[in-house]
Amino acid sequence: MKKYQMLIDGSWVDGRSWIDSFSPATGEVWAQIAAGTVADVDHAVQAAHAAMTTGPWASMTPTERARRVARLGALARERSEHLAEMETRDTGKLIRETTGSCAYVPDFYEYYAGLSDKISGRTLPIDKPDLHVYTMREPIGVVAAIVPWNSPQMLLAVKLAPALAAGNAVVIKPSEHGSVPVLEFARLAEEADIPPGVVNVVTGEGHSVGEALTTHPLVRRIAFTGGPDTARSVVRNSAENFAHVSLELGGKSPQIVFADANIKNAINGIVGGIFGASGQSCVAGSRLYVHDDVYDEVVGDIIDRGQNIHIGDPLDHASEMGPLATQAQLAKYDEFVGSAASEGGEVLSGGSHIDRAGWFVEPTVVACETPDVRVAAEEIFGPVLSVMRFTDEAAVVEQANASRYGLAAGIWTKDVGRTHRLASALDSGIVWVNMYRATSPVAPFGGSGDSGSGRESGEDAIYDYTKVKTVWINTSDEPTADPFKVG
Ligand code: TXE
Repeated sequence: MKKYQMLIDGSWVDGRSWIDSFSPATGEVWAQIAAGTVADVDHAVQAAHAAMTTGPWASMTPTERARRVARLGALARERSEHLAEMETRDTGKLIRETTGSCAYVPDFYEYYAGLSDKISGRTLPIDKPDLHVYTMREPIGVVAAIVPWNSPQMLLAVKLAPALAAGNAVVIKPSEHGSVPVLEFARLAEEADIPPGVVNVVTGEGHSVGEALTTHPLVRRIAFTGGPDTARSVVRNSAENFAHVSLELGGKSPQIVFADANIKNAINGIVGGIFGASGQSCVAGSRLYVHDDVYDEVVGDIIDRGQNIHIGDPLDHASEMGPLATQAQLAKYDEFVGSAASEGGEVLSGGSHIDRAGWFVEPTVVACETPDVRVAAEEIFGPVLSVMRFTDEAAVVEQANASRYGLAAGIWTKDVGRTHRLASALDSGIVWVNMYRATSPVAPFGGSGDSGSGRESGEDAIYDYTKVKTVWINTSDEPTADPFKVG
């Protein structure tokens, strides 16, 4: 059984004990990861702080830094097949999906490498004579990147790439259920000539390693992706040292199908949006609103498609849906689907485990005549679609917005005016029109409410990894003014 060490200050180190990592496809232990301690976190944070304040990383020009970040991306591209396989083995995510996402991860490093030497301050048109005032953008400080299990390398890339490109050093805390692909990726940092201590990975339990990291006084920036309960404790911990926090927390994203939509495309987008990644995606389109005129056709086709999805070994390229990633997710699926009928939902299709080893469940569709059924209100993070009927545009917008979450929304219509009305009226960080579940390094990603705060990806995200310094220079030798007067 392979044991995976942690990466601290350029060295691979053992934990004091080891945590089993299970294969979701078999339910068996397939690897072990080091159980990091509070002392390991301190070691890693101190190393990161030293690396970005006194080491070669600190004095490197942004252009040289960019070359190394781009090299990290290029190495990830070279090894993408291996990295995809590691992610599939550890998290149960389909090899089809990890092959696609691992081939795309390098683009994030290349995009932010390109921005590394384009971060600049401004010269300010100051409202006082004889002064030259300008701003500088400096690295913000040690970054804690807390990453979940559902797409570990992609969700790392959106944090690590801008953090490094802006000149910071990073301590990564991967999920206990998705550490192996992150550790395999981190090996590339040394090959990319990124100095020791700039990229560290401390594995282990959230309540020990995560707590120690988010309360460490040298951590200036926390980039977190995970669930809202953990996020609340991360935010509370950040108050210890006033670290800057961004949160990406998933959602209960609505998809709205109007009668004039291209129904075939809509069904593809809906099926991919909820059954892709076995529904374990923060942007899963888990609430479906269908116009009454096309409800029977759309819901009937989705049920049909769901029943014909080829569920199987995630390492098999023919499989279209794999297992849930953890036993906790399996229990969550059981709890929500099990209680749907007693809350007024009707399970139209699926609803059971698949009879094989591992944590496999059926693509599930639940009709919800009221929005109070929990499957229609709360994030399940599984292949469960709640479906609702509507007739009126304003009413469906109101229902779509009646959620604590606000990450993404999908609209299916050919009416241009309606497209713009809804894009503006829907309370979500992302709106996809006649498409769903696309991401890009170029496009900001994030939500509000229980979906979190802050945006990852896009040009602006790199500034979140910098701090502004304002420099005031008096260019005159004239006698200075009254020292008791400010202004
Ligand atoms: O997430 P956790 P879990 C949602 C989804 C899922 C639920 C719970 O609904 O069912 O959250 O999932 C680290 N201090 N999403 O329990 O615990 C942990 O080790 C600091 C949506 O798996 O939030 C891991 O690295 N860190 C989501 C990371 O937090 C702590 C992806 C996320 O785990 C910590 C995952 C602590 N006290 C779950 N405790 C998305 N937005 O895509 C744990 N961690």
